[in-house]
Amino acid sequence: MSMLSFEKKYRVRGGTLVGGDLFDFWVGPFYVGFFGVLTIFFSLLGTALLIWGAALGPTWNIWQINIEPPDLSYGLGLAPMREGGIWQLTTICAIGAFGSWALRQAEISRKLGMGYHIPIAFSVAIFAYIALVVIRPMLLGAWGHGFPYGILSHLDWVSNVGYQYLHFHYNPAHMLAVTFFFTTTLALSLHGALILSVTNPKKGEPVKTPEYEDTFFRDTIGYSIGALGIHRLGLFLALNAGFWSAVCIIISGPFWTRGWPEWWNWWLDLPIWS
Ligand code: 07D
Ligand code: U10
Repeated sequence: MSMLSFEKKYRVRGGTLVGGDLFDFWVGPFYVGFFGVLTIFFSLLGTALLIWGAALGPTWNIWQINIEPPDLSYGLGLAPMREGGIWQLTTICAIGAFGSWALRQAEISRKLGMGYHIPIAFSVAIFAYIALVVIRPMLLGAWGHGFPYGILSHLDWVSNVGYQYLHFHYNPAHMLAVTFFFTTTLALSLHGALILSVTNPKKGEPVKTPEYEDTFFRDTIGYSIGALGIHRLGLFLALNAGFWSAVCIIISGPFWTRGWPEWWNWWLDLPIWS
């Protein structure tokens, strides 16, 4: 079906999550919707706040601009704008924008009668962000535990927080997250390479059928997960990467305050050794 006739059939009003017909229209290729308006509002306000924070100094060097969260002494209270209030409002805007974007995805999925896989997947990324700037700071009792908004400054934060627990690679949830990230790239490289190898043949040669895809992996490793299966596996791997990232930082501090290598002493403490 050409896109033109497809659009006539599916670019229809109705099926919105809230607001009925309000903003139920398209601008050029973009669906607007109530949540589209909300996303634009939060992202513009958030960006303006960041620019204001940068304008307060001391640098316009893009690598060094840094919007700090409030000092730990402010606890879970509101801070003055120049002392972390900008970070707090920016965080609200970021969560507002990411949340509205997820709901916009849900609304478009619903209008099209599709599953909600995409908004659910994006929600896992949002969960990881909220784990860093809301859940962990709240569990530790101060917004100052959030990470600063800046390119180099957030790297410094990761390094400092990592070494606070001696050796972050020993964090078991971090291990899982890293392994899932790496396996995701392995799966996507296999999948991308496989699809290109069958669907992008030399000029004059036919595109190969899915049986070739299955056969390649059966011949190589004795098993093919199948065309639908590889996408299930990919989504599973990617969502787990984000999920265990969130877990690894939430447990660091609120639930484990010593070095992560020490956590593994549970193995030596097993009663079977005595
Ligand atoms: C958080 C992103 C959510 C995104 C959203 C949307 C916009 C709009 C605009 C497009 C989860 C954003 C959208 C902004 C864009 C336009 C126009 C995704 C998120 C909602 N680590 N480590 C992780 C590795 C070490 C430490 C995660 C590897 C050291 C700490 C991941 C190594 C020490 C924290 C990871 C390594 C250390 C982490 C990050 C190797 C330091 C965290 C990914 C090879 C000395 C963080 C939840 C992530 C975390 C985290 C990987 C090493 C410390 C698993 C591969 C040993 C303190 N590390 N790390 O979270 O878990 O994705 O955050 O050495 O806080 Mg680590
Ligand atoms: C994708 C896709 C898609 C699909 C797909 C897939 C991407 C369109 C159509 C594929 C995806 C999957 C299947 C699932 C996803 C996979 C991953 C995420 C990666 C993780 C994978 C694993 C953990 C599995 C790894 C398994 C491996 C590597 C199998 C290992 C295999 C062997 C050890 C056997 C190798 C065989 C050889 C070398 C030839 C023949 C050998 C034998 C039969 C063994 C016996 C040998 C002899 C008798 C000969 C004597 C031995 C010699 C000479 C040397 C031996 C030396 C040794 C050291 C052992 O996009 O959608 O769907 O499916």
